[in-house]
Amino acid sequence: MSARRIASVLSFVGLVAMPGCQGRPAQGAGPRVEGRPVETQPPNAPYQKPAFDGQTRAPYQTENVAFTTEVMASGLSHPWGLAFLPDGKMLVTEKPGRLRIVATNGTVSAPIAGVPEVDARGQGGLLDVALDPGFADNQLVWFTYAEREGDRNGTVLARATLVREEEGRPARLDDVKVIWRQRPKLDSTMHFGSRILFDPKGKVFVTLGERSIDAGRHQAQKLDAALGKIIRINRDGSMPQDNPFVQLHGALPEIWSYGHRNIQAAAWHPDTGALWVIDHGARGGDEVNIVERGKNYGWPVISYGIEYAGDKIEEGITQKEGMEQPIYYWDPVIAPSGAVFYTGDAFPKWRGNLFVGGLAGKHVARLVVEDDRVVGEERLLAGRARIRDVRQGPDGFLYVLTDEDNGQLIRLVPASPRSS
Ligand SMILES: [Ca+2]
Repeated sequence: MSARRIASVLSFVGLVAMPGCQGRPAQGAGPRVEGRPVETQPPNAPYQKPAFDGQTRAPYQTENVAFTTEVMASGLSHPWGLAFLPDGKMLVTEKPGRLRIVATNGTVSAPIAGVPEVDARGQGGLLDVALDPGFADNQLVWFTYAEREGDRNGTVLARATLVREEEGRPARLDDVKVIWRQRPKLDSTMHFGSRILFDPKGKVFVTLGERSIDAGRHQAQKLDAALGKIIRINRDGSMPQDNPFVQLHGALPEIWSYGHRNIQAAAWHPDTGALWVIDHGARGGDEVNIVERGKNYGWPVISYGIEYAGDKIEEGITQKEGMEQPIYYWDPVIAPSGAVFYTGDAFPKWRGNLFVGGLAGKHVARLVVEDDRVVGEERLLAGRARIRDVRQGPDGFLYVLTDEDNGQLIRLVPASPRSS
């Protein structure tokens, strides 16, 4: 048993207080009564009614899965994205603009040379990272970041060749190419998205934000701007001819879906193959959406919750013809970050569940999904830290990044009699 493992805290489904909680009730931990909603705080917009039963406040459900948490690495500065390399090591982005490799024993590399300059103000910085589907042959890695141009900025998708450490020479990025730039650029330090995914055809998807300011927010509904959109492009940067708006005059050909606010979590459903995303709401209104080609997800015309200032959002309506309903929403918000559908062998009872990181919520939400609906919710690591990303490792363990100055890479492993 390693020292790290001994130092870890046995957490039987969060029934034992985690370090940092000091015995205080964990924020957002909920009442933990089977069948009752896990959320007990009042909604910000109590007059709003869900579009269907079960669209919000799913009942608490637990599988009584016992797990331990292991701090794999610490001292990471606001880690943002995580990708597993074929050898089990991990690429980790740090928001201020650094990319590092974390070894399986937790050793953190020096910053990898070659990362472009990023605009790290506000919510900007170096954001997601993903391996190219052909990584084993081409060593290409993809990443998103906020790019400054004068007093404006926007999200950028780039790729580069990862040259691994050899003969004492540290790892580096070579041949960095910007593949796509969000347009128009705006003067805002907020809502850059973003997550990178590849579909089975090898197309690359990027989830984006609308940059928060009014000038961007209203373009979430406009097809001539890449604000508040999910885009889909070919890996060489060209436009797939089967995208929904390729033939529409004045529309950007890269748009796959629109009416989004700020999507920082996205995952493929393991059975249906559908794209699931989680969008940040304002005060209330975090949404889980199943994204379909060409559809409008409503922001800012329809939304649950209210403005930060307390006013209603636009007309305060939550439904409109031609606009999609989220399959689930949170009010109050958890501030969703990264997400993954669990498919591993380490936690058989969690298979098919959607795990979502909460920044403001300071927990990992475990959503029980049945027939494209959320039917149960549990909050893991409640109160521990702002959670920035959740991933499944090749070992079937869940890996979590915490959004802190001294950010951590934590993994959840099954508690076995041997480890306790
Ligand atoms: Ca929506």
